[in-house]
Amino acid sequence: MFGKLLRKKTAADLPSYEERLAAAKERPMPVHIAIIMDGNGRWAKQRKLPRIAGHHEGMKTVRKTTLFASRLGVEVLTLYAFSTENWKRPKREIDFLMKLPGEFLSTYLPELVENNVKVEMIGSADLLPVHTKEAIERAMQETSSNDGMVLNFAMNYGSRFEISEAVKKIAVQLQQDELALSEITEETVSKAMMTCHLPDPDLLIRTSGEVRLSNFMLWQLAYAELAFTEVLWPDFDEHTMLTIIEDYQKRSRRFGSLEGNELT
Ligand code: V0D
Repeated sequence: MFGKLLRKKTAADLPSYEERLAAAKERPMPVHIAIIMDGNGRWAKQRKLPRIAGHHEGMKTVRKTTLFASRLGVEVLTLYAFSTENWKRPKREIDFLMKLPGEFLSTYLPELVENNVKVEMIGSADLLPVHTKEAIERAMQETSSNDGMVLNFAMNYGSRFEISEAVKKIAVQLQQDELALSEITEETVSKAMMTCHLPDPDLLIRTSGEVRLSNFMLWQLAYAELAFTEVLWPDFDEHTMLTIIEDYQKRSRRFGSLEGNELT
């Protein structure tokens, strides 16, 4: 009877990765996970490699994370691939980054299709190079009939810009008498955002130790659980992700009966 109390915990007592994964799958999964994929430059620097090598490795992590999230039954995965602030980077780095969607899709599109993943995008495509736009356009077309996980890339995205555009859209509807003042509610604002067809994220993950939102989905993240990890994006893997999901499941269970709004 006291065996449990007296015996020191050994490695053999700890649940294995497979056991933890099975247990996590029995609990409520975040429906929508959003990720700020930070630390690619630092990963490269640690290895005395050019920054672009970190971005390229980060692209492989996008593939692994997509397949893992899809297997977990996550419905939407939003990845912050390029922010409106990223235009301040050196031109050669931007040119390299803009080739990644094309390379990603020529390498992994068949696999995305096999896994029933649907590629979507938020942000403004206008400033992107034509070859980048074409790559994303083709990926969205070729996966448009898939009804599995939505892989949503935030490209040339900024949250305050998105909110300003939503305000403009609503102002026009008001001016043209398509909408009454009393009809401007949280719901109509949500419907005016680029994410109008998606549920709000339940979980935000930011890698590489920075603890900021950096103008990412400010409206949509109002009730999300926030997870920050020191792990650099190219080193992010299913073990890191599982630990974060376990933590999410512990936290959201405490608020489970309060419908996400712990203040009411
Ligand atoms: C670099 C880490 C995949 C973050 C991941 C142009 C920075 C790798 C895409 C991608 C980037 C985007 C759209 C699409 C297919 C793939 C990507 C960018 C950067 C910005 F339809 N990785 N990736 N796009 N990095």
